[in-house]
Amino acid sequence: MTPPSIGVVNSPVTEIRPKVKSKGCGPCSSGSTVEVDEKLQQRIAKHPCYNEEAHHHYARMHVAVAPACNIQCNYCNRKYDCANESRPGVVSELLTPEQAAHKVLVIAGKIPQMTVLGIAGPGDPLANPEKTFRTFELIAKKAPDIKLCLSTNGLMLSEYIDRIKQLNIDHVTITINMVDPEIGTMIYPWVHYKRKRYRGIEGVKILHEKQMEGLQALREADILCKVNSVMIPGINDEHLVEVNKVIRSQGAFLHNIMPLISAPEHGTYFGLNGQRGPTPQELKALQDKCAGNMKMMRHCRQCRADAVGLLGEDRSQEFTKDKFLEMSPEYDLQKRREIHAGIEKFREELKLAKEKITIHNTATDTKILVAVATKGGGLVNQHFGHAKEFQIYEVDGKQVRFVGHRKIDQYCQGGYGEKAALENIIAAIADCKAVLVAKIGETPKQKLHAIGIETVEAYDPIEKVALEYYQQYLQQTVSC
Ligand code: CLF
Ligand code: SF4
Repeated sequence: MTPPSIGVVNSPVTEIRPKVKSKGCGPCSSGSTVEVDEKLQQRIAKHPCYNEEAHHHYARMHVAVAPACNIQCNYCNRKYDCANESRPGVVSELLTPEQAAHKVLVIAGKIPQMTVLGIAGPGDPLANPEKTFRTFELIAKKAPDIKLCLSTNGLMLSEYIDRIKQLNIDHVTITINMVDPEIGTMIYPWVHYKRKRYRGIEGVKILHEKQMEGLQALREADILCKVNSVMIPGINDEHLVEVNKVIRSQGAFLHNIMPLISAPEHGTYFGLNGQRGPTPQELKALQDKCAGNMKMMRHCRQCRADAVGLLGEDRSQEFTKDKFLEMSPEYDLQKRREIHAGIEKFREELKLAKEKITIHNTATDTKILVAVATKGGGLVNQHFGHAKEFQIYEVDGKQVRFVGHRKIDQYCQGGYGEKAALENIIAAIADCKAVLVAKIGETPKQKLHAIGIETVEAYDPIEKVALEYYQQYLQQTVSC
């Protein structure tokens, strides 16, 4: 099976599970893999964040038009000058709405699988309403097939709900880190609301009330709502289970629990005070705990406010201001439709291939993790030495479930293997039983074997390779 030459880069997500229908975008009841009805499926079909499977194939871009913010989070420092960092709020260059629209039209031609324009910073889009809405207006007029997406702290959401609806913005994310203002005081030192700055619990109470109002306004306006939560060990980690219950009862469609990114060099309050982020295992445990309640997003890459490309790749440096202003817009609706039709055909073929995978009833509760090297398209198709991240899948003989990703240092540098990078990789995937790759050299293969990680070379759908390996793993375990 050959994927289309465009639309295939990083990061697959698929689950093989019983089909259970939920009631549209209301709360899901039977785990993180609850399926949605057909109409809703159409709304999220090409959104790489709202649809796990779509993010193999479709890209998003952000434009950084919103510099100001109306609250302070202890994990944020909106500095503009570090292009190598990858965490929310960090961005290199601010754009005017007109420059942003030009950039979108350029990229819509160069990366036709880009289907979603998000405004996510570097401050809060709704603390910069004129710039944000002007940008959306320009895009809606000039590029009607691009979905509009907004990410906000929620403080001003209910005030702007009519404008959001009017502009046909169908996807809105609110970052909600607490539903108990006492906990919020450890995350938010101040909130600026209606020309007044509120400190401590007073400010947090306003934020909480406005976030709840925002959730309700989205539900009433029938706009799909995703909630992002930052997991901060010792502060809100246990509390996020409660947040999950509340947002589910308020009709949120998807919950994205993300790890705190914190280091002294970021200059944030948490970074300077030694607040740590969760380990991948702690994050997964919390996501698993919440997964019985509603759909969980596990493929978030905590994008920059000027991110471009498929999730898991960042092409923002190809489109810096000096570069994209020299480029001509190549937006061509007909051409984009044809390319999307090709991607949809490939997705259909992939789906049929997955349905043919034979699943043996192994009657065992054994679960293992495997690390997958992929350039996207739902396939094991990347050389070990070229991977910059591994997709982590949990396999139990009946299902293959995406559970996260691990960023790694690229092993192959200028044609040679990097010893230090290999050590970093081994540490990152030490809890996996195998790595599934298109190819791997003898040296890394032997090093991995020495610590009990097997290597599987293949070029096939991830589920197929993972299940075949699982059966082989069980046979070996039994015969030992
Ligand atoms: Fe951007 Fe966010 Fe829209 Fe996606 S990102 S505004 S919903 S188009 Fe996606 Fe990036 Fe995670 Fe955000 S991977 S940080 S969840
Ligand atoms: Fe930073 Fe966003 Fe928090 Fe504002 S809401 S302080 S931009 S993380």
